[in-house]
Amino acid sequence: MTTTVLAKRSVGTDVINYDAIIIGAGFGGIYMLKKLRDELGLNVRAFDKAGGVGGTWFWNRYPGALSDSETFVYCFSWDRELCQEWDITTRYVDQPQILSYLNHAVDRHDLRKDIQLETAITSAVFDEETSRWAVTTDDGHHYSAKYLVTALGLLSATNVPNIKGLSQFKGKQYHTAHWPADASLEGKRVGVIGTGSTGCQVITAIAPIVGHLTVFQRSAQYTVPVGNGPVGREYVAHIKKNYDEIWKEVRSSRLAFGFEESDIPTMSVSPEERKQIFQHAWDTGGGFRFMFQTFNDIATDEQANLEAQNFVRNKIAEIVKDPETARKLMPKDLYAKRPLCDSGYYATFNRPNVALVDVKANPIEEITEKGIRTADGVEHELDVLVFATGFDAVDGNYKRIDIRGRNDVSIADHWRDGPSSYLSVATSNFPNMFMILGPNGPFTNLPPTIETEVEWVSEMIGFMEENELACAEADPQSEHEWGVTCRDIADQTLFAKTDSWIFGANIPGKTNSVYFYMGGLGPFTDILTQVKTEDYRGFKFKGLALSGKYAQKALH
Ligand code: FAD
Ligand code: NA7
Repeated sequence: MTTTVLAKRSVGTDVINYDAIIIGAGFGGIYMLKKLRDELGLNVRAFDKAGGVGGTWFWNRYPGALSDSETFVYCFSWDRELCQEWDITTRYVDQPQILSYLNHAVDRHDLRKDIQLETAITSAVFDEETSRWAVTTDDGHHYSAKYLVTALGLLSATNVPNIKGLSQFKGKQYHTAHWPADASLEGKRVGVIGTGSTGCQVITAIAPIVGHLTVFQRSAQYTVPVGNGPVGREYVAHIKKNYDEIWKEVRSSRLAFGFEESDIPTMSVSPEERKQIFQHAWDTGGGFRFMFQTFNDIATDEQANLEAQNFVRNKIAEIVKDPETARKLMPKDLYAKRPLCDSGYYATFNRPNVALVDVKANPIEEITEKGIRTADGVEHELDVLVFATGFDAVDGNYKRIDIRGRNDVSIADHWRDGPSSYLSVATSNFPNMFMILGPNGPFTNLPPTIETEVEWVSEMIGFMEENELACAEADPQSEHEWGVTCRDIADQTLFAKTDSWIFGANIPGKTNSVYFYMGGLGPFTDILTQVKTEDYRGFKFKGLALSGKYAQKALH
């Protein structure tokens, strides 16, 4: 199929017609483009507001930016040859390595010509008469497509807290996800707000180069060593040789992190053995490994969780020399946020040029021209202020686009009480819109989940094309039931008892809701397969050839 200029939408404005429009050119958008264009033969255009491909890894260029999924599972498993050819040199991949990998994948499959960069989608409106999406970009162009695939990223819309006086600051301000190429921190007085995964990475990386670093910590964090470093040839050979087996295991596991998840309850072993197991995990590294490879109940049982907490608190006491700083660094709540790992975070606070301000005890009053004033009256003077304050996660980017489905319902209205989906890939009222990592998808190492969703969506689109179906829409009841399933599973975990972005609790005013399916990738894949086998149970279709066994699934 070729691109055609269909109609004049308004004076002097052409509407360009595609079979499918993809928003986003990260892991999700890249693979989706490959599937729809090269396997289904559709006429597809991907858009990204970024100046390059790579999504997360285009934007997050802050010092220390590192994937904490290990290299061999943080890649495209679908490109078998690339998996064999691409050299693995370190246990984890940092931002420049991932960006270069994704650029290489794009060129290798000749995808760049169908990706339009520096172009934000501002609106997408479903036309019920034609069953097509009318899409508008920030440069004023108009497009039409039968399918809209949103690969917008779940950690992509940035969160900058609205702190009094923000605009008064005369120094430089950077959010970690908008890190400028010319940022210079050498010898400067730098303040970092935020001590999540990103904060831990950036703080540890910049402490040795800045003049003075002030860390503004609201919540103390449990973090364990990441254990990064060069890998040997034998390790690499093993991964390449056992590619099929490894990916089969990853795809059927719960977390998709490439390790065997423990089936041993924490309290079933003696205190000595427990300590040994934790110590081994600490020595070898990895946040998810520490939480899920040691024992099977740290995320679900309070006693087990307390054992893990105590182990980390003892480590903080051992590592951090100043007892008052150690006390401030020790979390008191559950160990039940996304597990963190680091390259020497706690030890960073032994450096003479690093200070820790506990802003829970001593809140930020105001950002001034010179820095930050805290409630104790101290003005912390800064040249650079870094916001490591995270993201309006999961639905953040959806609400930033005017997406309107049937009956002119906006996605913001549809998700007023919190985002929802049917199987993470579709939401009722928004026909022919497929989401990659939409709400209530698996909480995992993400590339394998992205691949699973892309493949399933692509098959469904293939099914629609084959059967000449004009449109597919998730049934509201199925969406509701999926939401209940996700809530039930989340409630069995301790994650639900802790405020974090995983439940939308990091943004003031955002509905605290369930954003993930915590049942694991393997079970999720089984459900997707089952739904497909049952002729896409939970979807309604509209189309010319809708007859026979699909007649009862007609969408009117
Ligand atoms: P993204 O990579 O987020 O891409 C979405 C794209 O959509 C962006 O490029 C954005 O510009 C574009 N976009 C959004 N709105 C619009 C619009 N209106 N118009 C046009 N374009 C738009 N995951 C892991 O599994 N393991 C890790 O170790 C890990 N580490 C991470 C570290 C950091 C610092 C961050 C921020 C995330 C990390 N993640 C990690 C999550 C990571 O986001 C995913 O692994 C993966 O990269 C997501 O890919 P994606 O294609 O779904 O989305
Ligand atoms: P996170 O995990 O949401 O962390 C953000 C941090 O910023 C966290 O410590 C917050 O404290 C802190 N924060 C947010 N707003 C404020 C204000 N107003 N004042 C002080 N401190 C604040 O985001 P990350 O980028 O670190 O990580 C997100 C994911 O991306 C991560 O899991 C990886 O997958 C990559 P809080 O804890 O809310 O008290």
